[in-house]
Amino acid sequence: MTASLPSAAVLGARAFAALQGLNRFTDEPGKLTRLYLSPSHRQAAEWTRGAMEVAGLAAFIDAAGSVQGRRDGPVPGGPSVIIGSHIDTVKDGGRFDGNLGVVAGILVAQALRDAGIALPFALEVVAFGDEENVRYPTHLSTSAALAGVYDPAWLETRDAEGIRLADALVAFGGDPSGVAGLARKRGAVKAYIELHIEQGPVLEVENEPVGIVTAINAQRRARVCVTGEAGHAGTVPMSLRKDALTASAEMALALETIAAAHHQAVATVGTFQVSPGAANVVPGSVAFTVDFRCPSDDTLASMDAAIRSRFGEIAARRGVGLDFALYTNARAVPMDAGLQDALAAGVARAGGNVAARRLPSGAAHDAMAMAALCPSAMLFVRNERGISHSPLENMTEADAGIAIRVLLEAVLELARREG
Ligand code: HGY
Ligand code: MN
Ligand code: MN
Repeated sequence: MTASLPSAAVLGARAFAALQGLNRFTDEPGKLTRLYLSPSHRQAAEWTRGAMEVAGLAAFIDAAGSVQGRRDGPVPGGPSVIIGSHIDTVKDGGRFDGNLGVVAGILVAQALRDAGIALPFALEVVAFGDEENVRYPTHLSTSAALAGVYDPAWLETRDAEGIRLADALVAFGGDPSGVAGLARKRGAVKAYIELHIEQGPVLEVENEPVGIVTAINAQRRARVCVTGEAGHAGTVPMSLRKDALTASAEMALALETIAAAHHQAVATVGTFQVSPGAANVVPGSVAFTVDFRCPSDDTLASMDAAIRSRFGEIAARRGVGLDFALYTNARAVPMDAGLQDALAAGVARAGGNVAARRLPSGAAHDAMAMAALCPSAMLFVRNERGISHSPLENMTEADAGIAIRVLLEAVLELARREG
């Protein structure tokens, strides 16, 4: 049955050609910036819908802005296997993060259709639109919608320009009132599998083209506001200042120390807004974000307490106000053992002396949300120098092809298991 399937080399070439097409859509020419519900997201969603249709999937853009494609199995409307990832990006992001996983799903659907292989279940490909959560303080909102764990309060959140998510969704062509209805019924989805570039160096260091994810780290994010006193940079004595920036800087350095003291933990201050923001004004207030993660929920809770206590002590000593507002609190998510084994079988069948290296994910993914609905698993692809969330993110066409062939074989393994 697999004689007529495309080789890894063919799949890799097709994937790179498709990414050329998809990655034309950006809101920053010369960079890849495609935020949720932006004009480039709409263009990318329409390109994706077209590509899904060419691959034999019935496709549409859903109420939350994701693109869903489906080829029914023997029972119309019956249970499905979903291959998914996201087409939104961070600012000046990499061309593989999310995009490759969507293209891979489309190529798997096309290869099965071209080979005339009928699966005992429906096959779906979904291109989620809000995995990066850069524009709005949400958490994997579009996969959360399918998984039935969408927080309706997200619709009221506002971006940096003050635009409500609900209003941006209507302007995009979505439907805020239809988001809740996207939730899939229990049992409607048999499995979710996501192919994604590894956003770290492990596979490269171990010289492996692919890896099977065992679990996704726990993650918390907070918006921190430090309020001091603006003043004249030339006249306020140092001893009388309530400088919001130096207080925030001390907190950022304290965060670094706390992360180093917790097992396998990471912590990042990724945004830092100073106001009023003039060279001759002592900063009156600073707003910054804190993102911290580790494999263990308990360790993360201990970090959270240490961060709040340390920030509070710094604020008190410097006489500034502190507001610490947690807006993401995601527990660690183990990947389904049975699906991990299906991916390992896919590695074995895809040929080549490829090991089924298993490794955790420090990065969040839509699979975290989908795991609330159905068994979920991820396949990582080797990333040159492990750089991600950067235009330097890179991989070889050969590795992309091997990974997509593994994904194809894993889907066939699931079909074989149906008997
Ligand atoms: O932040 C993350 O871990 C993901 O890449 N959005
Ligand atoms: Mn991603
Ligand atoms: Mn990302």
